[in-house]
Amino acid sequence: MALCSAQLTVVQSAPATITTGADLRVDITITNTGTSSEEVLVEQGVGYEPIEPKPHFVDIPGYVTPKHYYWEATIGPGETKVFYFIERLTGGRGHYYIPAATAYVLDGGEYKSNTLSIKITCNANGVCEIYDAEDYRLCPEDCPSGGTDFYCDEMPDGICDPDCIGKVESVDPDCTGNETAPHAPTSSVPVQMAPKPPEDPGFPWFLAIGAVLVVLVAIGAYAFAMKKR
Ligand SMILES: [Ca+2]
Ligand SMILES: [Ca+2]
Ligand SMILES: [Ca+2]
Repeated sequence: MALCSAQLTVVQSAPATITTGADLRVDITITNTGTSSEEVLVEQGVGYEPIEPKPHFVDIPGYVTPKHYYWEATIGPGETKVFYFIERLTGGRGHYYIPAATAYVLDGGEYKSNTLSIKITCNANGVCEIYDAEDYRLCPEDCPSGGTDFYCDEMPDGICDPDCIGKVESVDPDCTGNETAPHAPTSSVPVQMAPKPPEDPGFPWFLAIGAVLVVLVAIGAYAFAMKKR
């Protein structure tokens, strides 16, 4: 049996909370606690939109292509190196679970890091941004219960949540079951209006009246001229 001579500690760290849409940096800190220098390959999967480093694509025909971050380094005895990735949590909501990063060494040893669970908070700015992953469940600071936010909150708040109407499984105690289907979401996000069509000018009466007057004047002038003869 081959003995694994390398000794590594692999620790992932990141902020405990982050605002949705923000850039999250995750550090992978590796310390070589052994007595020899080690060639190390570090791997971690891609979760949200990668900002850096550029991820690698693993091309497996017939499967959804998985994306990974890879780093290679030589870590001397007693030495610590930090690898990191930055992702933009666009559309992120709830919790972001980050699996263990893996460090591989040349002799076949494999070291796993801890996992992370990062709470993704909403952008509490007084506006319920329903098109940016905010609703009563994930952003109660901005989205009160009973609002139209694509989430049926079922709160006994005296309001039949419009998002619960028409849902068979809905149990909002404020809905009687006789409500009509909700209209389009009433968002506090500014809504771009379609450009106003130009107004129909209608029949050009002033031109017609003008033309008639010109003809009448011409006939009058002709009649006057004939009379003078
Ligand atoms: Ca908000
Ligand atoms: Ca709602
Ligand atoms: Ca309710």
